Amino acid sequence: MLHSDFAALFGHAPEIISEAPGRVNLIGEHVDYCDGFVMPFAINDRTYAAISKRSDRNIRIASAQRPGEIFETSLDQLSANQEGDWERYILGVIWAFEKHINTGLNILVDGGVALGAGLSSSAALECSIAVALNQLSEVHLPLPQLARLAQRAENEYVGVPCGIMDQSVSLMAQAGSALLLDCRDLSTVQIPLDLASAGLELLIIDTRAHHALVDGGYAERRASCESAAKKLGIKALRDCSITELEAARIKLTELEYMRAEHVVNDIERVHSCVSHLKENDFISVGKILTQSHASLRDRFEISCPELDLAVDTSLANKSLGGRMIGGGFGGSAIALFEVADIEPAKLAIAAAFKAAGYVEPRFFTSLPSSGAAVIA
Ligand code: GAF
Repeated sequence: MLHSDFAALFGHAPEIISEAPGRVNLIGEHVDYCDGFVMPFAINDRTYAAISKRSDRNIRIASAQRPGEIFETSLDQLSANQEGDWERYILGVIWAFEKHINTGLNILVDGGVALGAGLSSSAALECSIAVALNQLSEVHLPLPQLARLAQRAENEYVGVPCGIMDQSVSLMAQAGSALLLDCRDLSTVQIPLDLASAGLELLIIDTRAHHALVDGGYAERRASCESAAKKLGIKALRDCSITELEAARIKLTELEYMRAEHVVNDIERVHSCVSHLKENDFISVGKILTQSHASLRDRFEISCPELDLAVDTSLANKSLGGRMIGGGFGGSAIALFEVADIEPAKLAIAAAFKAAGYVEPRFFTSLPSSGAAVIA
């Protein structure tokens, strides 16, 4: 489909077609920019990109989701924060490749990751382009470097101060595993995540809430963590144990302490979760998810009533544990269930949302899927 649509649009076949997935973060939230450990996995839903080089320096971008529209610019006009809307995620990646991209491009994307659901549709878009250009330009950057390049596109070109988690998992995930990622050196360990064998499934609940705080709120949390680390005399909060943090409490404002406490504890929860997964102890995994939610809600203060209702209703309907995921102030929550309990829980969550007057939530499930790839 993408191949023939591209040919119909641009008058020739694409040189390359790539794909990159969205993600769910199992545990380790708002710790990537503190050099912490995170454990996301790639979902089935992915974004596809078809690309070919041009003989001039023009860039033409189209999307299967916006038929009839073509965004046009030139390689010579790329500069941070200037052009486009959603196209900036693509332009940012081209920009970040710098001198390695020296011809114009025709690009058609087909986004299959739900927008605004906190499943990282932006990283999927960036990484679908990054993995294609990595091959097309023959730079062949290793995946961790490609993740940094895509993050730089989002930080410096689009202007979103995100960490490195989403791009890393979109590029480095493997089917059947969650990705244990050290956000300092980007080393990874694939942690098998076979919920089905244990009769379990992870429900993804898209609350469809999006509170305005999301923009400033993320940057503000990041700034608090960075100022806390500075006052503690460490490079990042990753370099601090909970005992050291408590001992140095006097150096921090109450707000910085609350934020830092979440980060230090959530990094510890990632390590505990890895141990429990290795022992197939899903009861303990569930408890850790719920503890993380409480910490994100009460110490990091980035939950919202819809996310709390999704988690609380899941817990009241036999979930082993659940939590909000991603940046916060809306988006999705996850909840771990025995397979037989999923359908009744979905009905209960939908009913609770209706009773509260919230928009009807959307439900997904996904097995841990593979990372970005060139597919044609
Ligand atoms: C967003 C960011 F993009 C990630 O880098 C990460 O900080 C996440 O929020 C919170 O863990 O998805």
